[in-house]
Amino acid sequence: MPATSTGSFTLLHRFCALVVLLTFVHISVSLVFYVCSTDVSTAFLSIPKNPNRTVATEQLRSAEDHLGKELELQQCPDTSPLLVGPLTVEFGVEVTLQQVKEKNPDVMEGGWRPSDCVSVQRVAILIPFRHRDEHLKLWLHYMHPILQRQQLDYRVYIINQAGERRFNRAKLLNVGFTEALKDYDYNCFVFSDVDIIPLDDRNIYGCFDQPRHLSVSMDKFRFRLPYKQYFGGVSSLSKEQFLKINGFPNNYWGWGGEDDDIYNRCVFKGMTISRPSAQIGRCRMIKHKRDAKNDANPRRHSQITHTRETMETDGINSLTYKVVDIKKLQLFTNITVDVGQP
Ligand code: BGN
Repeated sequence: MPATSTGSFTLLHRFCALVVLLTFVHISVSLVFYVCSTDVSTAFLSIPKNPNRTVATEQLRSAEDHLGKELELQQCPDTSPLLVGPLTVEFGVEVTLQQVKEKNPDVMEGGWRPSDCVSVQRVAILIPFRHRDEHLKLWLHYMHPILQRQQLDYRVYIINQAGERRFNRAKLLNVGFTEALKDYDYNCFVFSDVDIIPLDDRNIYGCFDQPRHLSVSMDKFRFRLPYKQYFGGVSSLSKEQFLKINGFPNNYWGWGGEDDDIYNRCVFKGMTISRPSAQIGRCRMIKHKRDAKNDANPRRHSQITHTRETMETDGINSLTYKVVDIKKLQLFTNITVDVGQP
């Protein structure tokens, strides 16, 4: 064989060996980097590489941790160990919203939920409202600590009637029910006047197997029920109970009667009213004059005699309204709504 062809064969041979070597080094280095930067499972499943993969994995891990924590958390006890019983409630005190915020640092977006257990009660507390800022401050001042001690998963909604037309408490509560459910999967609704404060934190602002009347012994009525069917002040219904009675009437304009209509609805749907004892159900009402544009409804006597018929067509199934504004504040969500007029 000529010397030149032997030389070029050796050169080609060396060149090929170098290429193979470089390829081997390249593959090895790539493999090391790949294995270091990915889960083995991902590599074996040959999931395509994603530039956000590390971030996504982190998010997944934190979601798993969160879920794990939730799964680990026990249901809150039937009776909260934080309750203290009888309370002192004074309306002469001066409170500012700032002070209430500072005293309730864990309250966010109008509510709170226990961090060490899972509440069975997911409660929207609905307050029909117009021009009662002073009462609201006192309500928030007294109620936020009580609701936390009751270990509820709760949020407070102020349903503020826009304009100066005749007030409609029950319709505002229907609006509150509808709007609150857009926020969270509540299973319980507490309907409270803004001027009533319980005198015992064992009066639980939650739901029971029957519709509940909470303000059963008010100072205004010398700590008794004014009449057996009285359902005004503060009451609660589970989501299911509320839907069973087609919500509240929309046609009670002005003061009085709507609570009697709601009572009738419950009874006509075969339910009874559950109540705390007269001792635990003690509460105080802030004294005030009758509001402007909330004169007694002259139609109420006649209206409450027709609940059985009207309740099928007047209620949550016929509710119409216009939301004017929603503000999610630290201590409450403020929903201003146009409910129309009689
Ligand atoms: C009742 C009112 C209730 C009110 C209570 C307590 C009526 C309907 C006609 C009998 N009912 O008399 O709405 O909550 O007084 O103030 O007016």
